[in-house]
Amino acid sequence: MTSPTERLEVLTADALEKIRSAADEPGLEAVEKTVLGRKGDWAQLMRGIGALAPEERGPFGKAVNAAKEQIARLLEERREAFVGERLAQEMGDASFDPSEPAVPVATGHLHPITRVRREVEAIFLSMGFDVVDGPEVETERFNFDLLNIPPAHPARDLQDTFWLENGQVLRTHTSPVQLRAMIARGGKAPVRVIAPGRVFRNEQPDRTHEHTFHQVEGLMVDEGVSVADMKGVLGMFLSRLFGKDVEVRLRPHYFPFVEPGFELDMRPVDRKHGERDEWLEMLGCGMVHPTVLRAGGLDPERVSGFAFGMGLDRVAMMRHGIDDLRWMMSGDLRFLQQF
Ligand code: FA5
Repeated sequence: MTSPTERLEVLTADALEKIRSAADEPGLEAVEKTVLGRKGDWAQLMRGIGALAPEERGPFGKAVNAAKEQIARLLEERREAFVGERLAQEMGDASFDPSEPAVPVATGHLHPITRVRREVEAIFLSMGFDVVDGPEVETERFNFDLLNIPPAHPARDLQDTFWLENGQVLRTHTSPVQLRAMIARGGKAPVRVIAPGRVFRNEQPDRTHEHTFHQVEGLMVDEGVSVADMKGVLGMFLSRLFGKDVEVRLRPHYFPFVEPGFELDMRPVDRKHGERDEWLEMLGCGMVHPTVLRAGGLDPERVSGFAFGMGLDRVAMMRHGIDDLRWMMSGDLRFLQQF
């Protein structure tokens, strides 16, 4: 019977020979598996170590390791050679031109309204507001009645409504989420939420009006919240959204669910040089009407709050100098690919 040492020499020579004569990369891989695999002759050889005298075991182990290293080196050398050959062949192929520009990878990007929405969310999150959501198909109660717009009230005509056959509506604004947020908090103050979302109005679309557009609602209720808080929060929000110092002013305006109600205008200012831009109409806002606070489960004797609603489409238009709102929901790639 051959000794383990002799067996090692035979196996090593055999492995090296097989590696040298492998014809290609797959062939080399197959050899690697049989040589270094667990089931092969090598594994058997290692099991034979027990038959050796104790003083022979150390040197034998070293010899095995050295042989394996030698095999691994040759495997690596041959692999590199094959890869080099393959690349050389591909480069030599007349149809392969390494200087040809790569096929451009078409990457998608976010819609301008989505970008504005996310910025608005980030600013309000940093001011301690939560972002909440409400249904696009609303009940008449939430879209109108509980917001202090009773059935025969002329204010219902302020917003042309899409009615569904079941008597529900496509929400005409995000204001019903004010109520849902107050109710969801069990009528407890403080409430600090914003609610961005899609809204719908049965309007003839033109450059500044769409039947489907986007608003963000805001609501802050706590003890002692005042118009000054509203002006401060909204001024800070708009400064951050537009990335410049802005001035805001309030003009009285009627919304049934707030009292007093306002429209808020803003204009960028350069305080150092005393320069001011034109006033821009930004959003509707006001102090939440006591009737609405009560509908939300809050006591208007104890708490007060402000609410606002801003059109996101118009912000995106201002930011990008878009002159016609109808592009926004058009899905037209010629428009979308500009951003
Ligand atoms: C409202 O919808 C109130 N719910 C806002 C509000 C909330 C006031 C809370 C007070 C307190 P208004 O109808 O003005 O208000 O719409 C608000 C904003 O939505 C407008 O300033 C405008 O930017 C945008 N908007 C209104 N109609 C359209 C439309 N057809 N297309 C695009 N944007 C519109």
